[in-house]
Amino acid sequence: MKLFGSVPSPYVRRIRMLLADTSYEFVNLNIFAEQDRATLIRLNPTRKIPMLVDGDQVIFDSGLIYRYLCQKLQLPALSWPQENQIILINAANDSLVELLICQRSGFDTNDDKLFFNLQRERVAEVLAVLEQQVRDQAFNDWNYAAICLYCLLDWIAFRNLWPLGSFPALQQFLSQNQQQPGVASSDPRQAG
Ligand SMILES: N[C@@H](CCC(=O)N[C@@H](CS)C(=O)NCC(=O)O)C(=O)O
Repeated sequence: MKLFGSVPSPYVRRIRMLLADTSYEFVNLNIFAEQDRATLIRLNPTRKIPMLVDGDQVIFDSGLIYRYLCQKLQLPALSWPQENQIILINAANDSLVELLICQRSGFDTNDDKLFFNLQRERVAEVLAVLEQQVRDQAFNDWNYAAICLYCLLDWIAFRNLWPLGSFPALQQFLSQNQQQPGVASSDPRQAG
């Protein structure tokens, strides 16, 4: 199996952490560099990472990759509450990706514009809901939903995308899980 992605991407990192104890090849792409972008486009018309190549099969999207790996590696299927947790995490993650791309395109994402307001409102609301869920011990087990939350929060911290000061439970969740399998080896700060 080959996983194509980048080191900083939180969507890629969740799969790397999931596969921490599994043998596979990680192909690190810079999707904005010409040659790697050609690889991305050849394999995945959505032009997003990650994608997984297993023999002739190419699987797009971290959610589908999880389902594929569930079958292949007999991982536990997600419960409905876990699926909902991942939907929440993805909603904040997608909005932050959009805001980051807008910033890199030269926009001031703090402008009072509908698109930016919608993304910022979504991120603020979702983080508040996740803070409450962590307080309610809904993320106590180290399962795939917890991995997704860890990857979102650590990416926010790494890229300085959103102040986490008003979310003490989320900050504690991050510091409590630093020793989990695959966390250190997939840390974008360690990438050489
Ligand atoms: N739904 C996708 C989202 C993947 C995604 O947004 N990846 C980002 C990197 S973190 C990306 O490839 N962005 C490139 C772009 O938006 O052009 C998944 O779960 O894999």
